[in-house]
Amino acid sequence: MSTTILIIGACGQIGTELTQQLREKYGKDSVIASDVRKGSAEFVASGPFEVVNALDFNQIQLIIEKYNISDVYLMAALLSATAEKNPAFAWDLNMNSLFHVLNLAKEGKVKKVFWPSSIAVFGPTTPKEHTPQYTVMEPSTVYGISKQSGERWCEYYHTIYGVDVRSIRYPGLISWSTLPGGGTTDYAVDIYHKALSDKKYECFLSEATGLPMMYMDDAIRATMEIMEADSKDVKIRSAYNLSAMSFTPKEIAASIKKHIPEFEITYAPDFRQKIADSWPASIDDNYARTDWNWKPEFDLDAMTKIMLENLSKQK
Ligand code: AKB
Repeated sequence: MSTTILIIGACGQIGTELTQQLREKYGKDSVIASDVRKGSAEFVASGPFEVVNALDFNQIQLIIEKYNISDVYLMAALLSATAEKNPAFAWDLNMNSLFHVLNLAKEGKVKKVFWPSSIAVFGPTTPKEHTPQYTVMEPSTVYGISKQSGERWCEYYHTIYGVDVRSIRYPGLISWSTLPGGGTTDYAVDIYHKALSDKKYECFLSEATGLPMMYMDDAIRATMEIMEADSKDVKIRSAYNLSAMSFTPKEIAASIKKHIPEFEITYAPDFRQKIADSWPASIDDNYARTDWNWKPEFDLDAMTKIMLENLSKQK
């Protein structure tokens, strides 16, 4: 059977770039982008696009049948900061969209599912440095609770019903071409935009808040690699720890200053500080490296160079 892909939540930070990369690999007509609202004219013109509400089982089923979909990437979610402001909707969206897709896979309507988890599955009682794959997990955010529960359901559907579901615990993701929406790690994207436009940035996290982060190209490659891996090599069916770099606001500011010496950062921590404080500072991703050969390519300084070069072309 050939690969025909449906991306739910294709207009978001990861979805936009994932759509592009998957289209390059599988051909534009084999990758159906969908979101709850129509994307930009440019995005909609770049290949097949459908308006799909991730909470509507029938709508998802219809599109899967219409295009004979084999693989679903379910990227629709409310992220950590937004979810704290709307817990009931966050729980509804993050959990029920997953159940819809897992149930369609259980019925044999799709072959493979990708669902993103997050470092938010960890909590304040988790070891902070080199957080292991298997450890204490007591998430204290709505988003983290939904991702932790989602992981348990993914593993359950795989073990009990044989569903081929694959997942990664994304760290904070940084890209010059798409903006994040409502996460605690969003500062690491905003800071590059403000460094170029204002030469200064007020950070909503304190200077020593270390968090795991990743350049988007690495994240997209990891997503495609885990989906292409032989099923027997994907031994973890909850979600894999994944790591590339870790830094604090002070360290990213120092990296930017190498290119923009006059750049200044100030700190005004808000409610997101508590969320960040509950998350790991660095991640041990040995299982992903061993099972499906994961290896990151970008560190902080390499990412800073690419971010500033590309963003300054956009200004
Ligand atoms: C967020 O900050 O909520 C996300 C995440 C780490 O999953 N970027």
